[in-house]
Parts: sequence; structure tokens; C-alpha cells
Amino acid sequence: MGLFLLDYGAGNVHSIANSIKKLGFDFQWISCPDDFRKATTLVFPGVGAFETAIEGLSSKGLLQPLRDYINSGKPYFGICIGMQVLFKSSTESPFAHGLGCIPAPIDVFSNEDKSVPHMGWNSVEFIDPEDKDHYEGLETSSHYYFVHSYRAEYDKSNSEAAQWVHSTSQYGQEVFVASVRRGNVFGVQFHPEKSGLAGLKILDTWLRKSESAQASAPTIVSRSPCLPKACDGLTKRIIACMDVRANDDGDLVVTKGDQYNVREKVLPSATSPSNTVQARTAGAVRNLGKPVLLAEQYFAEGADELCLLNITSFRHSPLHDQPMLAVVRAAATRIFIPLTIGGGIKDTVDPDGTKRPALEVAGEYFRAGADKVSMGSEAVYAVERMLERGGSGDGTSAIETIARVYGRQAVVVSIDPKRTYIDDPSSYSGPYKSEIVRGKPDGPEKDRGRAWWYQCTVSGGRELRPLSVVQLAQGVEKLGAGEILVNSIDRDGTGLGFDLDLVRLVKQSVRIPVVASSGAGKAEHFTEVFERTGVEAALAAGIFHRGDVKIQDVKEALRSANVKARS
Ligand code: 1PR
Repeated sequence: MGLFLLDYGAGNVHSIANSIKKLGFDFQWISCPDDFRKATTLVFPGVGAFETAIEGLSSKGLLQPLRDYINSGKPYFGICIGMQVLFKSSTESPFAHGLGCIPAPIDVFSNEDKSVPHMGWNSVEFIDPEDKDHYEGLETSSHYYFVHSYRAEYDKSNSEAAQWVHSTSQYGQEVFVASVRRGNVFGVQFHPEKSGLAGLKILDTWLRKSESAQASAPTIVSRSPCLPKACDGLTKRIIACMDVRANDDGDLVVTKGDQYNVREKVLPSATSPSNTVQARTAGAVRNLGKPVLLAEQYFAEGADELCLLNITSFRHSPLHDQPMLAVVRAAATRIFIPLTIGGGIKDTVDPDGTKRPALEVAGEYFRAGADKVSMGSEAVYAVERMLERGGSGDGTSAIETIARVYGRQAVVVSIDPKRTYIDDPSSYSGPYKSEIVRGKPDGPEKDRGRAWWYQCTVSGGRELRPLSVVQLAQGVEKLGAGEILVNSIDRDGTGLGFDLDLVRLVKQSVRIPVVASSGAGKAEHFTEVFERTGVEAALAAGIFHRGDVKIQDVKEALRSANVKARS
């Protein structure tokens, strides 16, 4: 089989390559127009933005050969943008035309009733449930990983386009096309390469079918009413996070701090003065395991996503941090769920003076196997600059440049807020008046009963900045971030539960998905944060690393509280 993969030059196409290798198939990359002639089977794993994909194909002279390949009747499997390019057009890029095989437009999801992008594990329904020979490995009992802001609406009145629709999915009250199938063409909006074993099964089924069988799918008969149900099938995501840094021997380890202090506490000896700073910093870096082994373990245990944060990278150039890139590469070959990489994504300068834009740093992580990159400090500075300019971006920030090329769904901002206490909230007239949380009975003894607001920090919580968490969240959404990860320095590692006031404040301020982080101490804390704040995902580190709570314990607690969770 002449299996070829198409890469138009952007996005993380390595995930699909890793999945296909894992399934035991050999493949080659399309590197020039001539390669289309050699291909007998083609997979186009498009990620990123529609326009970037069309422009990337055009500038490499690949657009017309792709059209000719599809028209030749040879098997084609398009993923995400690889499916969307089959349509006529996309409102994402009014001036870029799709291939037009399917006479319908791609349009944006409404964010009136839900967060956009649609990010997470959702279910599908077949248009013709009776045609079991052409399920193509999909199952209505499984969930698949979607990440997109644009979708093809399922429109039964467009009979020509409707003949292509193989399955649909529902987000909010919108029913959209989850997969298309006709003749030699198969396309899916979700990412099979990121959908765990259920996704690998789809790739395997399609790649193992004989080429003639792939090319002979009959025209689909619509038997399903495809009306929106009372609620969609999107599940809440459970994310395991690994903070990675070099220990004192120079090995990369997964570590975990209490309120961001990752060193073992060493009690002062009887002879040494009682010095808190000395006691907190004197111990070794806590070592909770090897990053790749833990990543594999969490994948096997049913985590919905993984996050690797390089927590010392703000001191070094990530492009020189080859061990971290090696960790990402190794993890990406073994896990088939989304992987976010953070730490040090910013404009940097090499020791020899070479400038490395954040886009290049992010590109290095994407090529190593990351699906999303997460930014901390750089996002704070970008919003500060934006506010100084009067509230609009100038196109140069890392968030904007990365989102433009890889799509906003690939850009996460990880925020590290800290409570700043104030004595007399009634006389406070500062800019954060509407964000003040009044006297809750938690926090350190000395601050009990005091009011606070949430202040942003940079450099792993070492430096406070004159910016509130709401300003930051709304600022990064405006600049083009696709998701916000809300840490809490006050709750990190405490096991006291998520800071619900903080998480709710951020969730209510934006229309992009929000991940709650910091403080989970038991499975019920996850149920609580989903029910009381409406966030899309929740993340934990310490309880999973120590084995106090298993990911399946969390899923079970969610299901028994009627919160949707992927099995
Ligand atoms: O500023 O872009 O280089 O990014 C640095 C990244 O590293 C940020 O995302 C920042 O949150 C993270 N980071 C920096 N220093 C530390 C540290 O611990 N000393 N880790 C750190 C932050 C917080 C969470 C943690 C949750 C859950 N880690 O990611 O995993 O709090 O923990 P829990 O469940 O045990 O409570 P840049």
C-alpha cells in the first residue's frame, strides 16, 4: 500500500504519524506534487486554521494535485481541517476557497449558550444506523476528541451536501457534521489520533480495509432525524498535570510543590536559627516519578488529557532544553490523548544572540508532539502591553502569532493568581472593586475573615503584577487564546479543594473553555467544581502522583452525581 500523509507545513501532524506507526503501518510524507501519483492511500491530518491550510497547500503547489487525487477515486481520509477543506468555503477565511466537493459552507459555532472552541470528548450518531458495514470503526457508545471553533451545520434541506454526512454530533443545541463518507472519501471532524483506543480503532479499520472496499461506499441514506436533544454528549475533562524540572542531579523529574515550593521541607536543626525561608528552600527537589512513565500510566488509567509544564524553563531558552523536548517526543509516541506543553513559550534570545520568536519555540513543541502550548508569564506581559495601548492587540504578541498559525484552540493560557488581602473593602476604591471576595472562612489563620482580590503573578508566582485575574482572562481571550487554565497559588498542593470563587470569577468573565486547577484533595472536589462553576475541565497533580485518588475514582464520583464523564 502506498500510504502517504499530507503536511502543509503547520500544526502537529506528528500525532497522526505516531498513531499510524503504533498501528504498524509504514507511510511516507507528501513532499512535492509528484508524490500524489505514487500515493494509493492518502491521510490529510489538518490542524490549525482553514486559511493557513489552503494557503500552505497553494504555496507548495499541492492544492490542485490534492483535488486531482480525490477526483481519481483513490482512498482519502481527512481529519479536522482535512475534512473541512472538502467543503465549499469557511467563514474563518472568507477569501480562501475549499475544494468544493461538498456544496456547503463551514461556519462558526455560536458562543451565546456555550464556550467556543468546542473542546473535549463528545459522542456521535450515525445518519444511517442500519448500514453497519460502513460504520468505519465509529461507535455510538464511544467518545471522540473534538477541538474546533468552526463546523459544518447538519442541514437536511441541502440534499446534495446531506448525502455526504455519515455521522453527526451535538454541541449545545447545534447539530453538526462529525464525519463524511462517500465513494473514496472519508473525513472526520474529531481527532482519531487523540481519541485514545476508540480513535485508534477508526484509523486501524480504515487502513486495513482493502483499497477497493474503501472506494466503494454507497451514497448515505438519512434515517436519523438528527434533531437536537435536550443536552449534548460532551463530557467533562479530567486532566493530569506533571510539573517537570531538573532535580539537583540534573535529571528531569515530575515534581510537585505546596503553593509552588517544590523542595522538601527540612526542619531547622536544634542548633540552627529558626528561619522559615531556610527551612522551605533547603531540601531536595521533590521527585514524584519519571514524566514519560507517568504520562503512560495516566493514559492507561483513562485521563482525558495530559499537561506537561516545564517549570524551570523561564530561566532557560526552551530551544536549548533538549531533554524536555525529548520527554515530549517520547510521551507523544506512547499516549493518544491531547498533550499540552507549557513553560518558557516566549520570545527568547540564544546565547549567541540569535532571536527566537515565541512562534518558533511553540513550533518546536508542536513538532515534538504537543497539541496545545500553554503560556504563563508571557500572557501577563502581553495583556499589560495591550492595556497600555488602550485595549487592543497589535498582532505581535505570542498569543496572537501562535493562534494565527496553529489556530486559537492550540493556545492555552495558564494563570497563576494569588489572593491579595485588603483590610477595609468598603473603603476600597481601586480598580478591582467588583472582583473583591469578602471574608470567607478560609485562607491562612492570620488572614481569616479578611477580604481579597485575585492578583496575577509571573515567573512561577515569584513576582506580583498590577493586573487582576479578570483583566488577564478577558485580555487573553481578546488576544486569541483558546482556553484558560486557572491555577491558584493559595490552593496549590493543599488538598483543600479548588478555589471556587476564583474559578467561578474566571468562568463568568470569558466565553472560551476554562480548566480549574489547584487544590484537589478528593474525588468529590471535582464534582463540586463542575457543579458549582460550570467549567469544562478540571486538573490535578499531587493526588494523582501520590496515588491518593485514581482517575477512575474521579470518573465514578462524577457519574454518580450525574456529571458526564468519559469511561
Ligand atoms: O511562565 O510561561 O514559563 O510558564 C510557567 C508555567 O509553570 C506556568 O504554567 C506555571 O503555572 C508553572 N509553574 C511555575 N512554577 C511552578 C511551581 O510549582 N514552582 N507550577 C509552576 C505550577 C501548578 C499547577 C499544578 C496545580 C495542581 N503548577 O499546574 O499542577 O496547582 O496541583 P495540585 O492538584 O497538587 O494542587 P511560563
